[in-house]
Amino acid sequence: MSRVTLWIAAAVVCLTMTACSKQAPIEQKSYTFRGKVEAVDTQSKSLKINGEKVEGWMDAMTMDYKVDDPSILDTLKPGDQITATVYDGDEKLHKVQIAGPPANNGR
Ligand SMILES: [Cu+2]
Repeated sequence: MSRVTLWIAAAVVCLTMTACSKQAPIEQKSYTFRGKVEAVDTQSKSLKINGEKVEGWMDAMTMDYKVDDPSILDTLKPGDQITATVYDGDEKLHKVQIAGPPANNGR
């Protein structure tokens, strides 16, 4: 009986410690960014984008953005509409994707 109680107590302590040591990951706030490619700069691995306002992240403006994966630059050209994921305190564009024209899906 006492052995079982001890074992349970030990198990509970163990679980508690595991829970404590497991730091909750800091959830970085993310936003969806939309814009039009104005220029592709493969030298500096950046895109000049006329971006829509992203509430809480960036006003509507045209500026240069770094990208998380420079290989995307080869697939982009001026005039392309793109979407990307952006994060608080980070001006880099993540998961850049070419967005089709708004209304008519490429037709
Ligand atoms: Cu800006």
